Amino acid sequence: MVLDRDIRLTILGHTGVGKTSLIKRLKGEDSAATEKTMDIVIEKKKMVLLSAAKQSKISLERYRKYNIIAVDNPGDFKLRRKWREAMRRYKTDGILFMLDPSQPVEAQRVAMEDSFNYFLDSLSLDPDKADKKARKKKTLFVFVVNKIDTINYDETQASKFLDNFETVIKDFKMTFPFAVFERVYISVQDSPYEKIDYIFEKCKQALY
Ligand SMILES: Nc1nc2c(ncn2[C@@H]2O[C@H](COP(=O)(O)OP(=O)(O)O)[C@@H](O)[C@H]2O)c(=O)[nH]1
Ligand SMILES: [Mg+2]
Repeated sequence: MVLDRDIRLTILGHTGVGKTSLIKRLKGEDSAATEKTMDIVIEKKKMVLLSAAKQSKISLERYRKYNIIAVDNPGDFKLRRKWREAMRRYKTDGILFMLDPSQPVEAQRVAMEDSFNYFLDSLSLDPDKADKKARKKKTLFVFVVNKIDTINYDETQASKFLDNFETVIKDFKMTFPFAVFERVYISVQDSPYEKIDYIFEKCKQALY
């Protein structure tokens, strides 16, 4: 249907940061029980974003449905090579990179560097060609600090946690000059649905 639009998102991050939980909440399922993700899992949901209600009755946006195609991935370092295939096969519009302030920084920084390299690999296995494509590509990178309930919902602290990753994020920015960068602080477990939806709202704004 003409009114439908796709948003293809790849959810990446170290193991246990809450990738599968986020997708469960997106689908309206209970996020309490997740099992370890061992392979790429494709989840689809058709949704009208909450902001649509604020649109005027003559606006198309009011009636537009978004197909959110979320690609869940394993976080384990041994399974991370699947990330490249996931992004290559589903031609991702954007990456949601999730972080967990209750886990050590270092392993998560390595995961972030891996996401950078596998994303480039997914564009082309030839590094020069991949860099060239990256320079023209309009992509979305959302850095999601999850589990802010473990830091008393303190957004300043969440933002400081993200500062630990600034050097890697700078490389993303240099390599993808046309990309859009967003930061989200959330508790996938406790946040109201509006905050979950807000992530996809941001993605929509960046892509359309
Ligand atoms: N405290 C807290 N725990 C969370 C939150 N989101 C997820 N978890 C827990 O973190 C663990 C790993 O979650 P999971 O979604 O499987 O992580 P994944 O490996 O990235 O897919 C599970 O025990 C979740 O219940 C959150 O917002 N706050
Ligand atoms: Mg998982």
